[in-house]
Formats: sequence, structure tokens, C-alpha cells
Amino acid sequence: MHLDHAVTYPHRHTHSADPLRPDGTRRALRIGLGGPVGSGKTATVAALCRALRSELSMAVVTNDIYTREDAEFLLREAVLPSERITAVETGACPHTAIRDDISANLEAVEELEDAFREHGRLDLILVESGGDNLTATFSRGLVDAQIFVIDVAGGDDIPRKGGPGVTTADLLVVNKTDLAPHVGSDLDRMARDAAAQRGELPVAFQSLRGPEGVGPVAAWVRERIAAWSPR
Ligand SMILES: Nc1nc2c(ncn2[C@@H]2O[C@H](COP(=O)(O)OP(=O)(O)OP(=O)(O)O)[C@@H](O)[C@H]2O)c(=O)[nH]1
Ligand SMILES: [Mg+2]
Repeated sequence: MHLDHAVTYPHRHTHSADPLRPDGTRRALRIGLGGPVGSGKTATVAALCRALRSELSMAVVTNDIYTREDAEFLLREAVLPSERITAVETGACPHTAIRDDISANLEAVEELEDAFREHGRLDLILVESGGDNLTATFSRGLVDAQIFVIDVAGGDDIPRKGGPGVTTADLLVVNKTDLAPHVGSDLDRMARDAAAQRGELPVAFQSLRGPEGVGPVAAWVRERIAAWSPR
């Protein structure tokens, strides 16, 4: 096909990826949580809200295919006031809404930032993707960092299988370690495989049923916040 005129594409809605607000201060840090269905993303979001809400101004965006179940769970658990929780119904494969056409999610994030502009501003927005497969990753136009949550019950060969979530996420969380003895998962092997796939990138083994709970992941978020907000 021959085109004798310039082809223009619609301008993508990613202007708010700029980390600076118009007044020169930093906008809220946006962290995405992705991973297979049922690995513990919403439970991790809930635990992070409980751990960090007294020190950070937080909000959450959830993504479900046809429902608002994750947002409703967070509202029922009262992890944050309702005006800080927004649901996006993707209506299609969850990864589409976090990687390809991110406009609905960006709009949700920007509306939250606008709503709190006058009232102390937001420090942190968590964006939970709908459960998907090992290939789901967030667009860097939507989030500044991403956490990939897998669990020991999904099979201890998942770190070995790799995929962009396991290999490139800024933090890999291996959740439900309390179930390892019951499902025959070898945590040492998972740690070795994850290190082989990820090199220097961090991995957190977590049990939300255990005494440490979300502690290590909350500590990682605090480090990211400290690196994000020096202005
Ligand atoms: N034993 C155990 N169960 C957990 C842990 N974390 C989460 N769960 C349970 O695992 C189930 C799924 O957790 P969710 O947080 O809903 O998982 P999700 O990844 O958000 O699921 P989708 O959004 O549907 O993909 C729930 O029943 C949680 O209570 C854990 O550390 N240990
Ligand atoms: Mg969920």
C-alpha cells in the first residue's frame, strides 16, 4: 500500500504519566498489582492499606472483568474510606485495560488525584489488575512500579516458567507460603528459580496468615515512596 500523506494516530491519553504536577511537586506514586487469578492481589492491597494508611494518603483502583467484586470487598473490609476506592469494569481480558488501552484506568487514577487535590493530596495509588495469566504486565504510562503476585498453591514451577510478570516486575511476591506444606511446594526451589529468572530484582515470600503478614511488601513500598518524593 502506498501512502502519500503523513499518517497521524490519535494522541494517546498518557500526559499524566509525567511525575511532576504543574506546580513542580511530585504526583502520587502509582503501583500496579498483577498476577494469576486468586493469588492474593486484593488481600495484599487490603493488607497494604491497613499497614500504610496512617502514614500515607492512599487510594485504590480495582479492575474486574464484569463486576466490582474486588472494590466491594475492600469497601466491606473498610480498608479505606469509600471515596478512596474506585472500580474499573474492563469488560474484556484484564491485561488489555492495564497494558493496551489504559484510558479507563488513567481516567480513574486522575479523577482520584483531582478529588484529593484540595485535601492533602494523594501519596500512593494502588492499581489492582483483574486476575490473568503469566503474561500480564502494566503499561509504564499507567504505573510507576509493578508488583507481580503469584502463590505457592499455583504450582512451585511458576517461577521457573518465567513470563514477563515473573521476570520483569519490580517486586515478585510469592504468596500463601503457609500453604506450602499442604500443597507440596518447595519454597527453596521457588526462591532459586525466581533468582535465576530475575537476577537482582527482589522477591518477597509472604503469608498473609502469618505473623509478618504484608510487612516485607509494605517495607518495599515505603522504600519506593522515599525514592519518589524527595521534592
Ligand atoms: N492461606 C492463605 N490464603 C490467602 C493468602 N492471601 C490470600 N489468601 C486467600 O486467597 C483467596 C484469594 O485471594 P484474593 O486476594 O481475592 O486473590 P486475587 O488475586 O485478588 O483474586 P482475583 O482478583 O480474583 O484474581 C482468598 O480466599 C484469600 O483470603 C495467604 O497468604 N494465605
Ligand atoms: Mg482481586
